[in-house]
Amino acid sequence: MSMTDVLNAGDISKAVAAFAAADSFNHKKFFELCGLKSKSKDVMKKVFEILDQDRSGYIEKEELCLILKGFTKEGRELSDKETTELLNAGDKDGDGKIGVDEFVTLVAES
Ligand SMILES: [Ca+2]
Ligand SMILES: [Ca+2]
Repeated sequence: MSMTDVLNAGDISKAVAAFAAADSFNHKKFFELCGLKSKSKDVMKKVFEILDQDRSGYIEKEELCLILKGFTKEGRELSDKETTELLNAGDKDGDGKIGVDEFVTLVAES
């Protein structure tokens, strides 16, 4: 399973390119631009599984930093500031990582 199986490669490129500048990442706009926001919950869960690289069942901070790279190799790493902001936006139960339900909520509410 790869990201382009569930999302349009052109949309992914466009979304990643929109946040190429340092500290420009906006997850709400990103999920919209890459097309994920309008997908079903099942697709969001598949994307979560891709981003959960070590299959721990959570997207930890280290994986969150690499979220754009998870969408495409051309993606950049998020800065510490961006990673922390994204974690704070998604981590509803405060355990310091993002579970699948938290991810779906983060995408859907954005
Ligand atoms: Ca993980
Ligand atoms: Ca959490």
